[in-house]
Amino acid sequence: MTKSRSNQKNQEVRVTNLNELQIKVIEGDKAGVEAGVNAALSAGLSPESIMNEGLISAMNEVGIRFENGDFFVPEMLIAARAMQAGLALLKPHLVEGGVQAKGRVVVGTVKGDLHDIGKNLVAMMLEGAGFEVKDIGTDATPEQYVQAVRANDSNIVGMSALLTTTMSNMKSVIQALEKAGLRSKVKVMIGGAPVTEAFARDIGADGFAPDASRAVALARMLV
Ligand code: B1M
Repeated sequence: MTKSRSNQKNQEVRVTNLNELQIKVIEGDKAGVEAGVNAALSAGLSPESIMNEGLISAMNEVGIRFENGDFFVPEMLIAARAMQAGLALLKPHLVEGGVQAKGRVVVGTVKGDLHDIGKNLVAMMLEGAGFEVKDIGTDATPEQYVQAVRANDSNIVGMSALLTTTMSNMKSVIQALEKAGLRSKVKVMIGGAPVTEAFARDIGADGFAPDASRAVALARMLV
């Protein structure tokens, strides 16, 4: 086979694998997703492409189906569980080993919001890049952020929100940090599907990142 034909063949295999993986995520087939991720890793696909083109793009499709009324909350939930199982397998491949601690970050999804896949991904990538991460989970109140910053002597606060109705709670966290006299000691970074750079500026955050790898770049820049 000539080099270009072999490249074409590789490309075809890659697309087929990731298409199948996407379907498994959309169907909420946890075992299928685990098998698909392992197969894609064995085939030599990069963990980043498996995550972006296989898992994240499938969740976007789940969102579209939910918007169109083809999917309901239970389908979203089982797709999310299947995706988390795939991410868990990718985690050791996404983290860089032996990196020195670069900063201490508190991450959470803000009050009223239960979406945690994006936040977990950001936490995982930050850890992999050498940050010490304290994850305070979902539905996190401003008081929980303040408490975690104090307890962990953090220098970055990372907030995630997926709902237009909860993104305003990010501002409450910044206000609580100000009230507690901690605002000047921490940098605040935010993200999540409805969040924008302009919104970050409006609420007085120090930065916005549209995805997990850019969240790492932003955190590095902020410290
Ligand atoms: Co929900 N949901 N959901 N949901 N859900 C969305 C967000 C929605 C857009 C779906 C839709 O209508 N198309 C819609 C929001 C509409 C809006 O507000 N405008 C929606 C809705 C309406 C709801 C409910 C209200 C539904 C209902 O009950 N009627 C309900 C709310 C519950 C609540 O939170 N109080 C709800 C519930 C759920 C489930 C529990 C079923 C499940 C979440 C399970 C879980 O997280 N464990 C779920 C899911 C899975 C979704 C979709 C389909 C997928 C979200 C996801 O995980 N994406 C979502 C549609 C969509 O986003 N396309 C949807 C993959 C993830 C990797 O991306 O989280 O964007 P994301 O994270 C990215 C970036 O945003 C960024 O980096 C990440 C990696 O690249 N990022 C950061 C995120 N956080 C960051 C922080 C940073 C930096 C970057 O710095 C700190």
